[in-house]
Amino acid sequence: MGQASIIQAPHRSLRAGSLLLSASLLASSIVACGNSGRDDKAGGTGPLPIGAAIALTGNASVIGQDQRIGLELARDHFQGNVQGKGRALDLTIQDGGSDEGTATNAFRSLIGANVVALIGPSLSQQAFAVDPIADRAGIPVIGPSNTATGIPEIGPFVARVSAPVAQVAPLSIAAALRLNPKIRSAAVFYAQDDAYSTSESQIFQQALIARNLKPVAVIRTSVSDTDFQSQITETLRRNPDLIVISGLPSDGGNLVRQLRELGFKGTLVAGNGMNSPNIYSICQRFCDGLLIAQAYSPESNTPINRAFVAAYTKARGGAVPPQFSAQAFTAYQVIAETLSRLQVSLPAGATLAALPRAELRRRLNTALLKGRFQTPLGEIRFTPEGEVIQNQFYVAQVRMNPDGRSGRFQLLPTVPTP
Ligand code: 1QQ
Repeated sequence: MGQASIIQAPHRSLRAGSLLLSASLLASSIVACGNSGRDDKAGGTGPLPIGAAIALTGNASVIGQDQRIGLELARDHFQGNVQGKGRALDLTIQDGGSDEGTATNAFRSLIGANVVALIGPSLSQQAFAVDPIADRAGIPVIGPSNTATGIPEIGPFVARVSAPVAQVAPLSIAAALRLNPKIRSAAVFYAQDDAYSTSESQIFQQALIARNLKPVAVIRTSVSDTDFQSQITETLRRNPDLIVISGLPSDGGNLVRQLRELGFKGTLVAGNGMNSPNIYSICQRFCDGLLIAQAYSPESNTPINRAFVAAYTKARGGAVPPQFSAQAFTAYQVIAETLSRLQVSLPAGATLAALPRAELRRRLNTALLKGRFQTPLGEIRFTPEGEVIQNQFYVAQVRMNPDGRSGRFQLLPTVPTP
């Protein structure tokens, strides 16, 4: 995983093939597009470098694809609003892979390029490994999709725009029971080698117990598994009405498909790891009916969401934006808007780029945690620890078209959160 590194030159769209660079070329390109290498004095008025490390390869790459689009749209949307004119921020998107090693390399090279802030990595499993590196370096990190319990607590420079599993996951269990009040028994599958999956599964299991649905089976899988026949056969003998899955797109998608192929007719709930239309190619027509809680609604009628949806729809041939694109857009937005607010607070003629980089990062971190932002996710702000405070969540049901290749995430009617 993560062998081919992909780098996006600032303000250019990523085209397959043309930007596949070797590791050494990659490292030098990143330094070249940063402002001032490792020098703490940024000096001058140039664009401020922002780094993003997301999963463009490996098991989570279908999620990284959604994130890349969100970041590119945000980069274009907030272009130029930090220092008044011209290019304000230089976004470098680097492949953080789907494993800790690739994410570590990506964070290290972006830090080497003297970035003001980091967005990423895609997975909580990676965040627990790499966020401490950025935190120790005093660089604000915004998690665009890290939902496991404990992420903001990694350190003072770590925050996230992705609401935690504890808040989101139980909503899909509630929705399953609303759709089918006859559910009496449940089975749980989770990828035991992934931090998000383990964390989310604990929340799912608590939610099941709270509703008197003690799991009849808890099956531990791996994110690298693709064949689940024997575990499924064993589980289906226990006749669960509901099966709840926490895994990443490839293992989770294969599990969904094989559960249906082996005859499971009950309700299926999946967690955040399958929260992308890119799962269609994995579970195909068997994705139909899957329930997944959401931290984003494309239907939200606010100016920023309308602008985001319009830009996404235009860029993607009419498609509706998925949650991971909206969250990645939001991660960039909170950085861009906070830098913009900081710039306004400087004396006339002064620039953020002229501040010592460490000082700029400290100011950014402090102001970001105190800020309030109108984003595609709704209004958000942060706790002093960096946990996102968000008000509205949703549950979607996947509806596949007869071709078994295309479909949609249809939002269920919202119910007030207790
Ligand atoms: C996490 C997640 C993943 C499913 C997002 C890509 O929520 O790792 O925290």
